[in-house]
Amino acid sequence: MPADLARVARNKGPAPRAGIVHLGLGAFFRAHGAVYIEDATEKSGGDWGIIGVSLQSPTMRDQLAPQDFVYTAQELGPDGAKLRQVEIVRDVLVAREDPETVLAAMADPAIRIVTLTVTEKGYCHDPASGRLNRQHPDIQHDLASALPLSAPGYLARALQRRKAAGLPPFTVLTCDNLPDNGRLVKGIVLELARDIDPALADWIEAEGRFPATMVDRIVPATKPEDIEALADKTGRFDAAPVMCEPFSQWVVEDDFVPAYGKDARPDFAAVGVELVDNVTAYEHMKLRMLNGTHSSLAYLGYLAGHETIAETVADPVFAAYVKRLWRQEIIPSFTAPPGVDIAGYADALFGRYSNPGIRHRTWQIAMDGSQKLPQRILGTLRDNLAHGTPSPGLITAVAAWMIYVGGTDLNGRPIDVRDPLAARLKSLSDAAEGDADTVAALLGVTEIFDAGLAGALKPDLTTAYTRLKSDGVHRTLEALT
Ligand code: CS2
Repeated sequence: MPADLARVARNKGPAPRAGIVHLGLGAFFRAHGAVYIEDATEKSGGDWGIIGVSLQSPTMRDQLAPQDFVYTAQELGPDGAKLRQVEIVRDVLVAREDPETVLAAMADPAIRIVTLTVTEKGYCHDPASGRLNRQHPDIQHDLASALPLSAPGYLARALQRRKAAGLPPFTVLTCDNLPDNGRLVKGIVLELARDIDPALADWIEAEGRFPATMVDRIVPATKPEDIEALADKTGRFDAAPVMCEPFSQWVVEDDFVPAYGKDARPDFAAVGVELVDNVTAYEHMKLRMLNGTHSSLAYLGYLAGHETIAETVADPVFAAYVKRLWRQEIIPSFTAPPGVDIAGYADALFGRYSNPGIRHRTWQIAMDGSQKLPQRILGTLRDNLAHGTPSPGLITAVAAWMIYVGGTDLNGRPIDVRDPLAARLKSLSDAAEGDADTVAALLGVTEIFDAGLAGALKPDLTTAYTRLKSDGVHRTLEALT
């Protein structure tokens, strides 16, 4: 921190008393859910201060504690930046350092909601089946110990404490980009709870609530140069600002723990959160249209040498590619939410991707593909196969992922692949001889591809893989459009 600058500090006085514990306090939740919760509290009151939890690293706590957990959200629009200070976070706990304090916070009677953004891999499940992965080392630990390591472990053990204390459960509000995320997390927690104590699982099943959500705001990781530029602009040092686009959307199933009555949740409706009975149509729209094309652009854009999404869609070949994906492959695969103009949604997405203020790296989005492909791309491919809709663009994206996880780009340079399955994917790719063999080996990873889909995709994927390697990205995409 530059010696001549003061830190950002509270303007609005102390944060409201805590009503929410958030697991996985990263940039996304700080720019999305926290902002809605602060707005709702300012508008309608309520004790909805947030206790953030970092499951592993102390960095977020160490950055936020000296500034009393206040931070800046910088909205970067095509026409300039807007600053806002967020003051709803009361504290940040570090689970690896002190699991007992985290469990005690989650079991506190004042806490009525536990929100989560632990990323896809944080649920310790098998992405293809949605089931708990009992082989996961953190889950094995959590089955044996009352002081957990994993997010599902914290949920199950904290709910166990609440049951023992005669308290109602908290609502579990997942804000990760997973398919049918509420039901998925409920299933994972119930599986773990049943292994710990069947009566606990029965109680969670009867009393617990796990509303599904659709969350949307593009929030790239904050870079050191963002921190410097903000300090230059404001004359104050903020160690952990968030950079986000102006757009934001949150659709939530209105199904919170009934025992808390009208205090079960912040007044979300007052601040533009869409409360609905069922989020499925919104989720399909967002995961397939946004995240599906984000991942496609990330792998293909990276291999074409593009650093960010904005740079990728400024390339006319990619602009034509992504528009074609929406129109011909993705929109026909699902039923749009009532009243939504889906072609307009696609146009708006293109505008959001083109926002030059948002430097969202293709490499960042390419992370954890093994956990992302099923809900972003493979579900669309499965539905298109069932309806006889050709999907050459999405198949090319999966082929690009296969090249990417092989760890070497099309010019022979190494790729820094970040994925929980990275080592296995690379060794499968290294051991295979020839393109058909590589594609077959990767399609054999059953956590990602079920056997039926793998068999159906194999011939076209092999062709796309070979073409990308021989013709390069541009010529391959040009041939599609
Ligand atoms: C992105 C998402 O990093 C990624 O994988 O696709 O974080 C995306 O920016 C958000 O889901 C937008 O709401």
